[in-house]
Amino acid sequence: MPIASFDLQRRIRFSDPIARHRAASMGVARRRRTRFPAWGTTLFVAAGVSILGAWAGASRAANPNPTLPDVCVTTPALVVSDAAGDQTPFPAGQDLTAVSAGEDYRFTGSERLVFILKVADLAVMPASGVWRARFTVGATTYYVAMNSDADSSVTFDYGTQSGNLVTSVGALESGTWATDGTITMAIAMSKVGNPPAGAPLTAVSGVTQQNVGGTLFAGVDSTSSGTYTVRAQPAGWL
Ligand SMILES: [Ca+2]
Repeated sequence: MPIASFDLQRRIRFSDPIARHRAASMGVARRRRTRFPAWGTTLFVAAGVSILGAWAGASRAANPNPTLPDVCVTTPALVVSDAAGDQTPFPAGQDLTAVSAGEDYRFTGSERLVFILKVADLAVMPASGVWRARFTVGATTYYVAMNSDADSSVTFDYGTQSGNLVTSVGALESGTWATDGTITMAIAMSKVGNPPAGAPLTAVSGVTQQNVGGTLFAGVDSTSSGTYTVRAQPAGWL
C-alpha cells in the first residue's frame, strides 16, 4: 500500500501524535519519499485522503497490527518486588507485590515516566486508600499516587515528599487501575526534574496507606527500594 503509506506518514507527522505512533507501529517509513507521474497525482490524493479517514479512526480504537512492537512505549521493567499477604489486617487491594517503571514517548513535548504498582487484587476498591510510587530525581523525592475516598472513588495526583511531609502538586498525565491489581500512572518528565535517558531514579519504592482525615497517612504495606535508569526512546521512531 505504498501510496497510502506515503500520504499517511506525511499528514499524520504534523497533525496527530497518536496516529503517528500507530503509523510507526505499522512500519510506515518516516522519511520515505515517492515520486509520482502527473497522471497519478489525483489518484494518489484521493486514495490517500480516503484511506486516511478510515485508518485514522481505526487507529484510535486499536493497534491495527498488535503483532508489531509498540516502539514508542518501553516495556515496564521490574524495580522491586514485595511479599504477598504482608498487609494484614488491611485488604488485599493494598497488598503491594511489585513496582515497575518505564517510559512513554508517544507524546511529542510530553515525554512521560510510567510507574506501575501491582497489588494482590482490586476486585474491591478499598476506601480511603493511598497507593504511592516514590522515586528520587537529583535531590528531590517525588511521588505519583492513586487515592480513594470514603466512597472508594478514585483520583490520581503527584507531588513531593520531604521526610514525612507530603505535598501534592497536581494531576498526572494519566492514571488507570484494573481489577487484577495493576495500577498504571504516567507523569510528564518535565514535572519531575526532566531526568534524561541514562539518569538514575533512586529510592524507587511503593507504599500503601490509609488516609485518616486527609492529614495522617497510616502505613499499610511498603516495598524495599531500588534504582531505575531512564531508558531512551526505542529505535524505530525519531
Ligand atoms: Ca506485600
